[in-house]
Amino acid sequence: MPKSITKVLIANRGEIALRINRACHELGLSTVAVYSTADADSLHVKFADESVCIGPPQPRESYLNIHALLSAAEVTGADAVHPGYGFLSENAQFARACADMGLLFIGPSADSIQRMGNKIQAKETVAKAGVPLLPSVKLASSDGKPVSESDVKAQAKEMGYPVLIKAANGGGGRGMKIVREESELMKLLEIARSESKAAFGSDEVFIEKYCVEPRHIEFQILGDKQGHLIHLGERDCSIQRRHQKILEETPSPAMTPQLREKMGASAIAAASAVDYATAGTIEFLVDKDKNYYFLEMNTRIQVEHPITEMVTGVDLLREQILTAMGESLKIKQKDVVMKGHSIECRVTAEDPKTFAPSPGRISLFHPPMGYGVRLESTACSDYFVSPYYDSMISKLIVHADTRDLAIAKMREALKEFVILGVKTSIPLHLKILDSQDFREGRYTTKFLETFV
Ligand code: MV4
Repeated sequence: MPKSITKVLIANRGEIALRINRACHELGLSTVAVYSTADADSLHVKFADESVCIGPPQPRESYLNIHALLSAAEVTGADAVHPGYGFLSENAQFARACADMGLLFIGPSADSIQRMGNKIQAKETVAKAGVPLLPSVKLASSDGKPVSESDVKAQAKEMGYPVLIKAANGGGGRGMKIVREESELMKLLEIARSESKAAFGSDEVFIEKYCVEPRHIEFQILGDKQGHLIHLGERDCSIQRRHQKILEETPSPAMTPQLREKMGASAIAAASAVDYATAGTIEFLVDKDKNYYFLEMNTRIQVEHPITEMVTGVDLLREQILTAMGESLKIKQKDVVMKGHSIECRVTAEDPKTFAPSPGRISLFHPPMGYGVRLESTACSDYFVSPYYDSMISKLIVHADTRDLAIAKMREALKEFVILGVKTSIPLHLKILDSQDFREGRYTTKFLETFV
């Protein structure tokens, strides 16, 4: 049933708030920005039609404050909410609260978020749909009884060390523990349980076979409320540090048309298993023999979505909003063609060697411009980079016919990108682009560890 909306509350800040604002205006929708007192002068406030201050700088008091956000929607008469990424974007309680207030949540249902939020449940759900998983150790029987210590050890031994302990309610790699031999297993399990309890409010953990030096390749999914699901190819996100992505590209240098066909079908099967009806991402690990395994599903629009837009020509924000409103997807799988190559560099206000945050005022901001160059940025001259939030200030995206040309275009764009007043990651991006291994597409999630 189509829901007509006129005003969207953007429950986020930074470049993604600007991206959502633009997409809404292009669709003739008006917008409400929310901001903390630290963001009063931000571009996302200036460009929205209305704005509401929702609290002090600390995220918990503002961008994570469900009550303040819902009040802002009420006083402005917004009829929809876009959560962006991070903050409350994968919070089932927030999605449910919006729905209960009659606000259209531009994202998955609370139910879909919940079903994918628990990684054990997510794995069970997609396994039934035939999606390949890494072998794992059963820690509890189906009625919830814990499996005995000797049985856990026997299972881990059969799988072979190293194994990896993960928090069921974690995600993004937080709280993972590598176990190299049996003698460490029980001790590390206990530590992982108590850390998970403290960080995620649940001591539920699971054990997987550890995949050594994988690539991290994710598939973009798009669904509608009529039950259509398509994929828009992959993004290679292996260049990361401490689970923060630094550079992403599509197509992946490791991809082949046959592998894309198989992984794309698995991605659709995984999304279909939770009746997914919006934009989302299925994360996989790919090992050196090109075996692939489902990791987790991200039920949000992601930071790196622009590279997919550049090669497919599909405006993901527009499609996400239209499908949320109940329109059916106009694009069919056979119409999705990946053209050329796209790379994104996440430019952060950080020391490029130590990665220490470098907050402060940007005195001069000169963005690169030109054919095939795109910038998604919250920064500008005289912008103050706040210490309260993520240090990413711009995403620089290029598109060219070939990977070599995209690398050349990115190098030039980075060199023309002038940001004075704070340290930035630009020198690190240039160093990555200049490395022989990167240029040959030979890299895994270990790349930056051995490089910086
Ligand atoms: C793994 C793995 C190796 N083996 N699981 C990190 C993020 C979270 N989604 C899962 N992650 C990993 N899971 C097994 N069984 C290696 C990683 C991993 C990783 C994954 C994606 C991107 C970067 C990464 C960096 C280090 C480890």
